[in-house]
Amino acid sequence: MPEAAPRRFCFVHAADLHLDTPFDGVHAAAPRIAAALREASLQAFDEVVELARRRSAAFLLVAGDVYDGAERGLRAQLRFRDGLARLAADGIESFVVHGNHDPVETGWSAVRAWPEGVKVFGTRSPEVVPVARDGEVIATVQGISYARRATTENLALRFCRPEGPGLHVGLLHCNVAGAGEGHDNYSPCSLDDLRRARLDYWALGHVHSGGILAEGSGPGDPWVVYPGNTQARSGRRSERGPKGAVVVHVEDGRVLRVEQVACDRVRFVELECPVEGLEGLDGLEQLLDRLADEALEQAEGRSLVLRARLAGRGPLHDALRRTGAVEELLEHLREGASDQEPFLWWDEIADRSLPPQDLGLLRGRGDFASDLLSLSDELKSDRASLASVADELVRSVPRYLARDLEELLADGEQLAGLLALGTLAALDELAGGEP
Ligand SMILES: [Mn+2]
Repeated sequence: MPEAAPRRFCFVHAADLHLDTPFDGVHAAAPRIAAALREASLQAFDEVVELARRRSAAFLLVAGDVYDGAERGLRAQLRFRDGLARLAADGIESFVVHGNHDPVETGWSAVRAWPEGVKVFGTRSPEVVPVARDGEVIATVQGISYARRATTENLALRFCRPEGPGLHVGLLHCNVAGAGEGHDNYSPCSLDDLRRARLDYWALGHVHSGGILAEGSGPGDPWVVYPGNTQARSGRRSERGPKGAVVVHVEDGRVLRVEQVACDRVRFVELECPVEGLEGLDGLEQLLDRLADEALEQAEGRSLVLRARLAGRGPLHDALRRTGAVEELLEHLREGASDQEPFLWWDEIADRSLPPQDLGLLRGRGDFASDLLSLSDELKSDRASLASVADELVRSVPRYLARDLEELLADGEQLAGLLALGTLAALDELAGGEP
């Protein structure tokens, strides 16, 4: 007798849509760029909907922070409803919980009647909703919404595995210990709290950087997944890089794999830009242009909001310090950048550069600074003792493991110079010199 064909389906899990997010952090964007940014969170949600339709997903999960603020603009609400209606028309059910940005009690709802097949979970206890395909239950979904913004109760403790067949899924906006640095500690819980419910998949929201916190080993040992937000909202670290949703592939009631799919329209990128060896601002501009082109090539057709961080030492530091130099460079880059789709927007240049250190001058001073430097010079010529010092460092300080001897030496030289200058300044001050 032939074996039964495996029962396969997939579902889409998204979170933190922050529809109609205002992009507060982006500086003075030109009107056309501001309009594109305003549209980005809505378009990213449309793309999540299209993803679910393309993949013939069994259902869509939205794990909180659907809207950016309790105000919930009408435009955002209608766009959300329309997307879920398109899914419903294709027979794809949707399950939604609210989070700290869009709690149930303080927000207003323009939508009185959701399309059939849309379940918005309430705030009391997790309701268990079965999902059937061809008359057979393939999954259950249970979820709970935030009543108020600052929800400090550990809501995960209210979930438990129901009786019955199918993949058992929990839908919750929460902060798993250690997962979300810089995120508010709402509905805090531990991985063990989540495991205790003996579900098969935890569809979480809240941590914008996303991450698979646990890969389940079988029934009752859950996958724990943050998909991250669907569209970045600022240049913060947790908001950089591709954003989107996950497609969860299920076979015979077990999660096979979790696939991340980008759905975003605009990406935030920070360019690290060393100024060593650059003589003029024209050279810096060329370098920034080149880095921007590279970033655009890697962005899979997405538009970019760029921040450049200038670092390191060099003669360029003085030119950058001139009044208006950085602002004018920024203006010039903006004028030259693409305003087509995908566009480039130069948001900020953060100048963290330092003046060059004139070691020759320091060496000639005949003081503490020059003594330290000649010690360093001696070590440089005495490879044997330098190697033993380096060996010692490699043994005792693991973060030096990846660095080589020359780099260590250069660092030491710079440090010695700085240390000496600092000490001299302090001594001057003690002696009653200029503060
Ligand atoms: Mn959020």
